[in-house]
Amino acid sequence: MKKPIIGLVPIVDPAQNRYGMSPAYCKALECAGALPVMLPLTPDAADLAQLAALCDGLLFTGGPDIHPARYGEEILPACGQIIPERDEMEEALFQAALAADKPVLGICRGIQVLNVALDGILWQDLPSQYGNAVLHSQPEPYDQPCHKVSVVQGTPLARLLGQREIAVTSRHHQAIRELAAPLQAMAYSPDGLVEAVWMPGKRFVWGVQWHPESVYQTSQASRKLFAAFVEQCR
Ligand SMILES: [Mn+2]
Repeated sequence: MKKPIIGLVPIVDPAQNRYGMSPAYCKALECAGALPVMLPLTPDAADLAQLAALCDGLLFTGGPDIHPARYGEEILPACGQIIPERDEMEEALFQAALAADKPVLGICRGIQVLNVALDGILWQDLPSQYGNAVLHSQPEPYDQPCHKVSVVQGTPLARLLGQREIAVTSRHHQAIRELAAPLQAMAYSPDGLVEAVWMPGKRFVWGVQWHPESVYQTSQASRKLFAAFVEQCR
């Protein structure tokens, strides 16, 4: 049987003039039975629609901060690195995925991409804007749980996991501030941040604020998440 092909948004390093991929995203997808393919960095909407058509699903990877202008705000001093070309690429790629109803999984920055593309708003910097009640930017090692999330009962995530609470990794200083209207929350951190979303009415548009790819070898919940995504891509 042919494996589903999952297109991944490249991780961009402007200082080194490189883009590439963290192997964990690929390994986690391969483990779930998919073929990962890294997409080129391009803001061209027509090219991205053609690339999306080649893929059975799309994974929006982690990365730096989205330009606050995309959600109508000025840049605050604590906002981090911004790569406008990647912002532009992901907006166009996500719209292409929605138009074709391709399964989408957003991880870390990826959940924020979904939220902003659908007219939601972000916290630009949790420590300075939201507080430090929960550590969301964990030190290494990145494969250890950082905080818990409570899973919202009745959501697809609750049905998938069969758990009310899971421990997750956390490497973000931004987060969803206002949830976009088309999205629904599936999990919250102990300090009340939305940590997982889905988009009703679509085949599979999910986002998680944590890093399931970092723990796919040890966390059954992470493997279930990738398996559910890949299953929808078949
Ligand atoms: Mn977190």
